[in-house]
Amino acid sequence: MLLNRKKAGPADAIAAELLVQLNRNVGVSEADATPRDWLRATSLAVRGHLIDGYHAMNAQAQKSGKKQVAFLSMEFLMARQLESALMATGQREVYVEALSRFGTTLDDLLELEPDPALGNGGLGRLAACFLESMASTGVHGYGYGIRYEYGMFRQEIADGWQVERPDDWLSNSNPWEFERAEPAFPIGIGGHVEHRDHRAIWHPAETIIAIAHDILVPGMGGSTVNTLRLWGAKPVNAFDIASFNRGHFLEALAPKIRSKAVTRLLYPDDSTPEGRELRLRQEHFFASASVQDLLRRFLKDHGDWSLLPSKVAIHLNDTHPALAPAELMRLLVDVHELPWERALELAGEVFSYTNHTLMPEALEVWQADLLRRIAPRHLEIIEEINRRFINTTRQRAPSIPLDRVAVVSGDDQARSVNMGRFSVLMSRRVNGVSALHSGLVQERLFPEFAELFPGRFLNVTNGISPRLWLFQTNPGLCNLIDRHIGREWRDAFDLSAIAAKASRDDVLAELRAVKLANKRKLVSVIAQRTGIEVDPHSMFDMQIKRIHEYKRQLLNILGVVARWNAIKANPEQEWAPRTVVLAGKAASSYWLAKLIIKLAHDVARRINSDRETAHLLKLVFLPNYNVSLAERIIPAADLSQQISLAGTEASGTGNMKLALNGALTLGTRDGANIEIAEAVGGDLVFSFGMTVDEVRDLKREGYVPIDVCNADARLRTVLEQVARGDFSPDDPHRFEPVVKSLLSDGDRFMVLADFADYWRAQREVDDLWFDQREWSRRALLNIAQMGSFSADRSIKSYAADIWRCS
Ligand code: 26Q
Repeated sequence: MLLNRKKAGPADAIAAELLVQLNRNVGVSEADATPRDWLRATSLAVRGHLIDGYHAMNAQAQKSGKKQVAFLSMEFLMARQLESALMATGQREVYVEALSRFGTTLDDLLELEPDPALGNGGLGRLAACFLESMASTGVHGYGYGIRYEYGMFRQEIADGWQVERPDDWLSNSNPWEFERAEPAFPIGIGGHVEHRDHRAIWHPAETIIAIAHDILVPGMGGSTVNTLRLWGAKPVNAFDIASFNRGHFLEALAPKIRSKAVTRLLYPDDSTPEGRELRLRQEHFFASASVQDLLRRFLKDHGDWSLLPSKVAIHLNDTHPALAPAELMRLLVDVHELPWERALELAGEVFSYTNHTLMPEALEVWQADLLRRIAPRHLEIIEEINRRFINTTRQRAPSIPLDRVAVVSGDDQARSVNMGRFSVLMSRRVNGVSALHSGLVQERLFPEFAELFPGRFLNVTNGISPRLWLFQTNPGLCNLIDRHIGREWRDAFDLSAIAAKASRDDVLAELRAVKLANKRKLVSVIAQRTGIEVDPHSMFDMQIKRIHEYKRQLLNILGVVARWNAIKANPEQEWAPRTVVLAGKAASSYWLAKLIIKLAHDVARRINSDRETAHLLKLVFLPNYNVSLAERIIPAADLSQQISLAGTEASGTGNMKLALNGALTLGTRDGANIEIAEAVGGDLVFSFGMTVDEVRDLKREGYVPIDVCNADARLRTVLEQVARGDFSPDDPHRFEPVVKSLLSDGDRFMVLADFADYWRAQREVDDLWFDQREWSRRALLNIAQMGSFSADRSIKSYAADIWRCS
């Protein structure tokens, strides 16, 4: 097949390489190869190109003695690897050609790769964008996380209800990871601590071995390739031979099952005590393995403790890795025998912490008893750090109420450990993820700490990888930009020159054509996955994110119902045709969020089948939202709904991805929406709703949702329809809990309070849609200003102000 070709070109070499991989490493012949075999062969070949740069770069990094950043995160929500790796190595085209010689298309293979769904949402995806940006901007380092055997569940929809199915992403084995025989670290669990001659000796009750699995993270151009090191678990003894010999086959496997449980699943439901214990085990396991690993490398390369702060920076992605500072103290004091004060001083120089949420239920507070059962020595260390801190504060800052800063609090029966406070105390820098959020972190979450350590707090607004979220997902838009301003914008990701083209009708027409092409692709995805037919010429109005009350998908759905009512009442009026798309997963234990998904489906069924309105309004719930689905939805969006209650969405990053791809934003004044509006110009986004201060004032005055409802006939009708079962005739009481949460239970996220202004803003959106030229002009001006939301900008600021490694 390869022979008798014209002149040998680069595709010949790649084709030959593919055959070698297929025959030798996948172990099948060309005649027998399935598409999955070709995917594996292609992945191994591309991985080979990355590896060459990787070894050279590692050697170089070691020689230069540059500071290394360890980015600790319980979640890394990576994109599928093959396409990113082809982009980073610049080999997409040549692989397309090489594969075509075997009758295979790259696009078909790309679709077969499973998403490594090792994260829940924004925090995990941010970690993935940051790793890629670190590699692209030349910041050397490691991502440390957990190799969950089952990632985020696969969401199926059965009769409108969310059903969770296991995500068995490793079932075909993962060609992108290198499982290392070494290093392997013992992780102690439980047991007791013996204090002898001023030394603490921990006797764990149980030990698990942590095994490294490395995934290469190439930067653009492949110059820096960083490592994502994910920890897997293995028992010290694979099975108990004595019990096996006695015929107890299942019991014999108990050690293996027990130790593997720690990496089995991403975030088990933490609403049960069993779930909570498993999660804490995960946190301890991964924090301990990561710190042991980075100390091992430091000792090998440098050896002199005083160099530690200039050679390593350890970043805590939220408090989930917050046991890491305790683990570092344990290793320095108990194992390496440094004096306590010296160890504390060193630890205080290396850690930094990012807060990603203000929601009280997501702030980690562990029962001391539980922590003692898992990591007794770590609890002792935290208590000792707390004791000293409280003493100093009492003496030096007597005005600070100690109960507001104590890391450990409560009486003997109910002692608890506040991981946020511990993280702040142990970190040299603490940041929030948007200007608004960072302010609230200081003013509302840690005001006393901000007073005690004023220079410690700062803001780094989130960013997104332009390589993934523009170059890879929207080649049509990239080409358009290239054609009009040249290719230089790609290097520094400066799109501002395109703004000068916003007055050119031809450019705007091209922009609309690119969008329409992207929408047509999504139309077939929607048809395939939901059976719903939608019109690519209608406005594609997207809200894609985790389903949560604070994000207010309910506001969107109530708005859709109000719109449907209005169209039916005034069919002669001009209505902008809309396709409203919702996508997102609800936590498996969050029954109200799951009921909201059901409501979306019941409303969709009713209005999509209404012949009077179906050409003007459709509602679509796209199941199983994940990174690869986002890659298809985002380039096709006209409108981006970012409608959280002000003060609840720390930053948002989907808002950035959508605006960058030419969607206009309909958003509240929350998180990074505010900065997006500032960057693109307030008149280019549709802002609505209360500000953070107005929310606070209304809460103080006393918010009475029922009064809001009664004062607004439009809203009242919608709530009546939902409450009396208009959308659920098979079960008229089904949505009573939804209405109750709004009317009787206080409407915690003030959906009703913002409804009227949301309606007003939506009418403005409609008006603008009729002026397609103006719509696309605004879209282009949005795109032009999105350069500053690149994760490269965020990473440069982390490198300079937090990690001190630039
Ligand atoms: C905590 C304790 C026990 C179990 C689970 C958790 C837990 C798990 C995940 C708490 C929080 C998370 C995830 C938070 C998250 O994704 N936050 C989002 O972070 C993004 C990146 O900074 C922001 O853009 C979003 O605004 C924020 O919601």
